[in-house]
Amino acid sequence: MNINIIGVPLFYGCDKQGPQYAPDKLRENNLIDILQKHNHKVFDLGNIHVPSADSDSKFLYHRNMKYVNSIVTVNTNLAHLVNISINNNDFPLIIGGDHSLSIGSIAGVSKAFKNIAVIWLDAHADINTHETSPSGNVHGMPLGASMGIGHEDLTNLYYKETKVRPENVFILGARDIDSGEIDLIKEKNINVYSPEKMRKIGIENLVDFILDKLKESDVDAIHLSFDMDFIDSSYVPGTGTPVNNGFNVDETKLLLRKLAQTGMIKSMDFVELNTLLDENDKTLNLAIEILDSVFECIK
Ligand code: DIR
Ligand code: MN
Ligand code: MN
Ligand code: MN
Repeated sequence: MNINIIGVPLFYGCDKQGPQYAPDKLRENNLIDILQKHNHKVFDLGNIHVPSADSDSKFLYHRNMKYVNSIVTVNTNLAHLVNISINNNDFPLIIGGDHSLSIGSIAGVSKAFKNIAVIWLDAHADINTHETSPSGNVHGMPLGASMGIGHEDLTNLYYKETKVRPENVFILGARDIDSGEIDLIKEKNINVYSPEKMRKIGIENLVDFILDKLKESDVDAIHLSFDMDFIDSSYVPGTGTPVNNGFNVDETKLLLRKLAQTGMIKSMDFVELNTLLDENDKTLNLAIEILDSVFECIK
């Protein structure tokens, strides 16, 4: 597979310094050699430019979507680069940065396929809107925006249509969901699986079940979005919003590898690695270990 590495050094979406260093830190820790080892041809497309904005401009464009203007600019450029990558039959691996970059990556992927699915691995649901968000942080809104829920600055990004149908979205590992998000999940009937529920079903059974569902709905590609805080907080000090009661490293790898083995994953986000909060590169090394494991199964 031809892999296109796209770095997105964004932190405006989480309003916390740290994730902007992850793309270069991963490169310095041999990410490219590690992916090449699995017989991939790796093209490093560099980092998307993130215009600097000072904290005075945080609420300049909207009172409850911090730095929305900069986030939209970065994501529009990202969407186009991802779209070009897919149209070239390559696999874009989008490295964050915070999770707000998924608005752009999903927009770019969805424009290139007829009917995509999104599998979202995260302790959070990321379907807040400017009306429900308790933080005003846009990294809590990207999945909602991709389903057409929320502010038009986000839902109309790159092109004016819903990027992914709610029934094709599967949120896995969620265990810290805001009250407005709970209402939206009920209203839109969104598929959410807590770690507890996933363990009950069994990780491998769950992947088989999801794949059957997606085949029934004629999905032609799956976009995988991996937030580092999917993993239990005890293993990931280097992420901005760690949450306990998550999966251990082996369970995480099992799930990711099983998903990769379906052959349906055509693009991936890897986000919310915060190297400033990390302890002795523990989370950085784990990030490399996980990407190594996943890309062994991408063919
Ligand atoms: C929270 C945090 N639900 C918010 N979201 C995070 O600010 O909307 N997502 N950390 O990964
Ligand atoms: Mn997230
Ligand atoms: Mn999260
Ligand atoms: Mn939203």
